[in-house]
Amino acid sequence: MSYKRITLSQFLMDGQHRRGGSGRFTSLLTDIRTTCKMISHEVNRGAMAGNLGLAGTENVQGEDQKKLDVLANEIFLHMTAQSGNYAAMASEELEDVHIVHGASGRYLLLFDPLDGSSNIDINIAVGSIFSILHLPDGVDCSDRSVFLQPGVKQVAAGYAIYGSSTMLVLTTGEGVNGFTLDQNIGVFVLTHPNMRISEDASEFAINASRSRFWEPPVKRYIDEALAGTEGPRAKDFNMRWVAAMVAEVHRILCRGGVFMYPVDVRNAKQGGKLRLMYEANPMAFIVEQAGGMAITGRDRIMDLQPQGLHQRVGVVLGSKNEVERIQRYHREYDASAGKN
Ligand code: AFP
Repeated sequence: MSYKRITLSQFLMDGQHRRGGSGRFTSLLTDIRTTCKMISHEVNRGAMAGNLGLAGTENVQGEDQKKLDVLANEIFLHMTAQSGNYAAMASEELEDVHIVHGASGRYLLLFDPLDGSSNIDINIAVGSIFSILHLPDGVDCSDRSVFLQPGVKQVAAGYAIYGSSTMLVLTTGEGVNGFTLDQNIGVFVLTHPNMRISEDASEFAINASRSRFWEPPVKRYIDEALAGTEGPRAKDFNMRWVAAMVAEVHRILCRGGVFMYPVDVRNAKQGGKLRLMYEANPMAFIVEQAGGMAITGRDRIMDLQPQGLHQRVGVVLGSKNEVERIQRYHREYDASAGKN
């Protein structure tokens, strides 16, 4: 094995020197790196550390919290507060924003500490997702509306996947890079430089148990894919569903495809299933930076003006040509239904 490896620290320092930065940004991402390493350790210890099962509490969305949801949230809050880089944070697991008292930082952090937590007890991949925003000058971070910035304002975003190996995948708006944790030396190593999503694909991910609730354009896309070589697409498609967005997005970054959690008649009242601020926006940033597309079905996710910290949205993301097709199906449907 070559020892000419680039570690995450070296990668961040290189970026800092290139931009002539102060080091503050490097430090922001260093906090995330340590956080993800600690969560990875707890996920790996699993049953041995008594980390599996329910915590016996509910989060702000009324979902049962797993012990690891609670632990990962605590690790995020603690490890990212210490350096004072972040003025305030918002989490899937917290109703309100968490102010870091005494912090001089000019950044805001949003995160889903443990995505896909229904996978924990069955030893399938889970992950963490994060999004970093600027705290605008002269604004008080205790006002939760400072978090309500559209996805295009993100300064960095990424996810950690705790799978057969632990990886950290990052964007700072200059492409997407993936780092694998070398467990023996405790260092993230650049293993997936400049990740790109293929423009075409023949693999989709959707929870098909909800098909009776789908809107017609979603049903059209999936029906055509299922028809395979005999259908209008004239090719066979494959299907996957991990039930952890992190794992689906990671697969798409590695080999293309489409992930959909659309608004359907069952979840329309809440606006969809996935959360805009700490799931859809950071993943949309990554996907776009890798050459893919991320929409609600109709609109670009990162252009949405958020209305609430825990707002939900429809999500369709992945290979550009497939996502464009799904958007076109929505437009054609809206036009035929006289919605435009
Ligand atoms: P959690 O964030 O509550 O762990 O849920 C995971 C998730 O938000 C997303 O990662 C999956 O794609 C989706 O839910 C799975 O939902 P279903 O259980 O409806 O398949």
